[in-house]
Amino acid sequence: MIAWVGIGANLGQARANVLDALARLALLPDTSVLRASSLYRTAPVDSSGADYINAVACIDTTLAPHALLAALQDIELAHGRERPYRNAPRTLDLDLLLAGDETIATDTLTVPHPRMHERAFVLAPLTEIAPGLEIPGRGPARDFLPLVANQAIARIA
Ligand code: A4P
Ligand code: MG
Repeated sequence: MIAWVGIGANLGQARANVLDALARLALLPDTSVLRASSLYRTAPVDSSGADYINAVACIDTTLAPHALLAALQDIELAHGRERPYRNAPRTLDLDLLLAGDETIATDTLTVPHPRMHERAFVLAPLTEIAPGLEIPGRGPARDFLPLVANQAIARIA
């Protein structure tokens, strides 16, 4: 399965945490990182605290979607992620954006990620590495970029 993972951090060494997350994704069983976006500095959206560092990775994995989600949460925990409240500042957040062309709606996993098309911090890195990508059920990811043009974002590396 080809999967797309959104990476974000705005506490602690945010840039180092995002880079370490990319390294840890490559170490998951039967998984390889096919592409990684640049890093982006982004203003918090529905969240508070410092600017975020965001990136998106494309991985090839034999893990099933729920197993992949659990693996992503293990990486968050390795970075001391705490969840005091929804959208709290975080040392590391990993979201499963897309899992092939699957649509999943369970208590613990919704794919495509339900808010990904409303967020420049997802759409900009995603379309950087996959300009023609379709969000199942919604259409081309790049079609949503004009709708988030008001969200501050800058490519940093
Ligand atoms: N969950 C369901 N579907 C998914 C999925 N596709 N990927 C469940 C990941 N998790 C999924 O997530 C809460 C629960 O969502 C999980 O237990 C999982 O079973 P969480 O990571 O514990 O909580 P959260 O991140 O605070 O909430 P959520 O809903 O993931 O928030 P978002 O929508 O991810 O937004 N602004 C900037 N600039 N950059 C950011 O990276 N991130 C957020 C988080 C808000 N504002 C931001 C950024
Ligand atoms: Mg999350």
